[in-house]
Amino acid sequence: MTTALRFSLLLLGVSFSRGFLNDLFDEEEQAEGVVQASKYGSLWPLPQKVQLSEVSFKLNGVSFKISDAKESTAGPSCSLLQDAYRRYYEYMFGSFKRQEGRKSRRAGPSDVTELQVWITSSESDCDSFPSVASDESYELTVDQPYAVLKAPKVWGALHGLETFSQLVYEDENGAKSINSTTISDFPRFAHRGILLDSSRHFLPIKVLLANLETMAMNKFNVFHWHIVDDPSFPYLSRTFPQLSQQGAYHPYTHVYTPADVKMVIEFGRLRGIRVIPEFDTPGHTQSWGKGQKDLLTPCYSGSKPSGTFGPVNPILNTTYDFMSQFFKEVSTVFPDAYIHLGGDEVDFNCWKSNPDIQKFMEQQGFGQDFTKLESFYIQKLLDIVATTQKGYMIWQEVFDNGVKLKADTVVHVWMGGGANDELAKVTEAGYTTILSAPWYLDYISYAQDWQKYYKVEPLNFNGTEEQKKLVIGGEACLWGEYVDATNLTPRLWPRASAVAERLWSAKEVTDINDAFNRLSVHRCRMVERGIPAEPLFSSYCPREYR
Ligand code: CP6
Repeated sequence: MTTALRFSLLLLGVSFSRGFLNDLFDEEEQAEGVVQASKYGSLWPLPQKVQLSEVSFKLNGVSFKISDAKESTAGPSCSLLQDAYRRYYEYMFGSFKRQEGRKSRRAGPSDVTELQVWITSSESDCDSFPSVASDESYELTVDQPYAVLKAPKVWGALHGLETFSQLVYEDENGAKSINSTTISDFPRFAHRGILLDSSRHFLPIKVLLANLETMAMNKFNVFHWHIVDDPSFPYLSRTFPQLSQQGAYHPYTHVYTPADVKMVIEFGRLRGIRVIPEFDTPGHTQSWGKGQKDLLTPCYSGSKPSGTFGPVNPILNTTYDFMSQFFKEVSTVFPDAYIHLGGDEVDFNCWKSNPDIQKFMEQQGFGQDFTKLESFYIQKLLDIVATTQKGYMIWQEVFDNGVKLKADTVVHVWMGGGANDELAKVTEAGYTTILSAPWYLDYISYAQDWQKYYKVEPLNFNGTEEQKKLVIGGEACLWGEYVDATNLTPRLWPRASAVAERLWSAKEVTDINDAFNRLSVHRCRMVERGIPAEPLFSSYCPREYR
């Protein structure tokens, strides 16, 4: 079979049954990893319930409309939805309209002329921020002459628009088509995140927004913004401007102003994505020390200060005054109900070397157990942040050290080796948790490592049903040591898409060959939408990146 034929079949995917395909493609081709048509077309992540029929309709880009159903509780004044209609119209027909040499066709009787969007709940959530409790479900029926997208809230409608756009394909003549379809969909996990690190390298706003756009294509709903760390402090604080003046790579060009931050948050909100900032302390704070005198612990070499600094100094009142003011600001700048407070990888050597710290340890009866000192600090910080009415997330060490946590704390499991035991322990203690350990996408290797991410089952630990309910999701992490604007997008996508399906689709969705077939086309769709997502394997896209 020619490759061209194979690809036109691929685009037609949804209209072929499995039996027909098995006749067309032999085993040998499958073994080579050739992209075949999935019976689910190019849906990614796969919806919970899909009924596809072979009946196909045409879509006419000139007359097709996305409109508010007249019963909808969100009307023309809901700019979140109106913006989304424009965006998805552009995805579906933008390149079509620009194509030359195609005669515009008048609407025919076999056309789907309209997608009606019907928000059913009395509160559409149009002007709210998404949360961990947001209803993201939707129901989609594609029929003639209307397709109907029903969702309790705008968040489900956004996902449904993405799904609708994924059902559209081109027939052999290049005409936009869609098959009669019924979909009922909702996420398996409520927290589906991507961590980006803007400290190791500054990530321009354009890159952050492009990433949010791609997250929406994959139904991710949390941007975990690891905004500052040891190497640089790009967050421009209104209360402590010297933090970025001294701590950023450059005080004007490599900072996020309040207006930048606002833009990222609103861009995310319009796509149903929460922005959770991480201000990681007491470790990973070298850059903080440049603009905030006495914040970090002076390390000693023998009896003299060595001139280097360690983690945040936990024994000074000024430290807690600073943290109070700083997190008061952060809690107003970021609207999400949660802040990530870090607490990972605290190096005790500097604390050990400092005579004032040693004295304090003695007074407190901590002996030589520096995890107790770490917990002393974190406990005070958590109490400070709790007064801002925010919930918090923390890396697993904070839980491991026995810190007393608020009941709604999210414990972030990141350490490989024993992650299942950790999930069991954290949920046994009654805390909600998210998983990142298997999803460190900054690690790269030859061949198709997306399959490794795909095969992870987050609930494969020993625990009761009650415990498993406490796993609210996971995050793919792209730490920034080797990543900046030049390589972020292709390093993250479509590898993170594997995580997206694991966190959205039903537990039983594990067919790796079917995943390969759908993901290959999904990746080409991202490329067509201007996202330089890397290939899975030898293949081509109908419209290559340019
Ligand atoms: N930075 C911060 C990092 C890491 C962590 N925290 C990290 C640790 C180990 C690996 C990758 C990243 N770079 N602040 C741990 C959560 Cl393998």
